[in-house]
Amino acid sequence: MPTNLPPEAKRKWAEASATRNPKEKLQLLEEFFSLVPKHKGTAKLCVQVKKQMATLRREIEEKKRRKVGKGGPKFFIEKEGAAQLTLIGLTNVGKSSLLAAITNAKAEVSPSPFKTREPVPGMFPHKDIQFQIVEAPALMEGSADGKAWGLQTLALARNADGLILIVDLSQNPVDQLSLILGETAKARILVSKPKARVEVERKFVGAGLRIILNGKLVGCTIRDVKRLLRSYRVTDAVTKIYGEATLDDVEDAVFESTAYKPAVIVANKIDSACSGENLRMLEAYVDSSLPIIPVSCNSEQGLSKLGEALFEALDLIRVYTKEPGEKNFSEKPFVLEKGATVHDLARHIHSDFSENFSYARVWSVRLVFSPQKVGGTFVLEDEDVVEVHMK
Ligand SMILES: Nc1nc2c(ncn2[C@@H]2O[C@H](COP(=O)(O)OP(=O)(O)O)[C@@H](O)[C@H]2O)c(=O)[nH]1
Ligand SMILES: [Mg+2]
Repeated sequence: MPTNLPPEAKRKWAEASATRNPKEKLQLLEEFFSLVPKHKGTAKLCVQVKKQMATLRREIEEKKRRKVGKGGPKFFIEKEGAAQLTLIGLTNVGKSSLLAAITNAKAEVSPSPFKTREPVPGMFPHKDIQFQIVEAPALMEGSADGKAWGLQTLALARNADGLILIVDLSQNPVDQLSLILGETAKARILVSKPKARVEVERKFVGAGLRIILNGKLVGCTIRDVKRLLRSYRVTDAVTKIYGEATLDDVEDAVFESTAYKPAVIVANKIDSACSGENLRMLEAYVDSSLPIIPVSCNSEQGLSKLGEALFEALDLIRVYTKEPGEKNFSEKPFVLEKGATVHDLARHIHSDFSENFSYARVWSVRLVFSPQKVGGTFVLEDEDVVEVHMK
């Protein structure tokens, strides 16, 4: 249902989203909210905005409280490696143990609960790439409403490329998982692909509007989408559309998009009593909707399966490049999303590459003729070797 917002409301929204300062943002959102006509078409929006205002109020409070101590809570960890995965779960389930077992990080493993209060990152090597794993403070009932470090943990989850949901098999894993999924859902973070998904990623001024259609638009055109975005003063952004999306879905995303994060469940403490029974219970509950990796961080059993599971869940491919005339290809791959084209690769290498692209040659065992001469729209796969030729 269309929101039919008056232009002054849209303008106010644009001001609010351009502001980083939580206090100013809250003020502008309150003004925006008062400009929104209240009817059926705006009901969903109103709920969203109210939630956003509540989160901001809590963030402001938290900052005040933290002012006495050192720095503030870390809501963001700089990305490194092929992908960033936030490790979330209840307390004492083995988050620090997992981090210590698979990465170079010095995580503090402890039998006492709520030991980890700051996010701890570590690098996890898999094949010739590395994943960054970030241990987030423990989740609990009420995290999404701002309890303890909840907002911080959920912000870390929202910023990540994917999630590792960790449960403890010496306890009821279904209770743990449903608590995790309840809190993430409240924070508008989903771990299963919704039918339509729209992401609006703001870019630097001058970047312009780019629409990436990975699905299809229903009842509207790309021009309509651009017009809608501009009406909210969104002029520099990449908008990704997955599944079948309507103009309403796009408008929804302007406010706060529901984030979809691919996820893998790590079922820890497989060495403990009752773990077999608990694992079967978890498997029945999950019903193949997410991969489950049973492990023991203590004995390291099962940990070797985690890398591939993450790689699969994230839908990644590794592509190697070769200079024309050179024999060897690059040691380090470019990591791209499945479905990426030669053009996407070129853009990754250098922004000029895409503009001056002429053709490419691709080496792969899957090709009948290898190397094959291809154009920019050629879809790449894992382990392809690409030689880009410029005009
Ligand atoms: N039996 C068993 N205990 C584990 C395993 N992994 C971690 N633990 C124990 O669980 C407790 C909590 O571990 P920790 O990694 O600090 O959990 P966190 O609070 O989720 O970071 C510690 O006493 C660990 O020794 C495991 O695979 N098996
Ligand atoms: Mg910990």
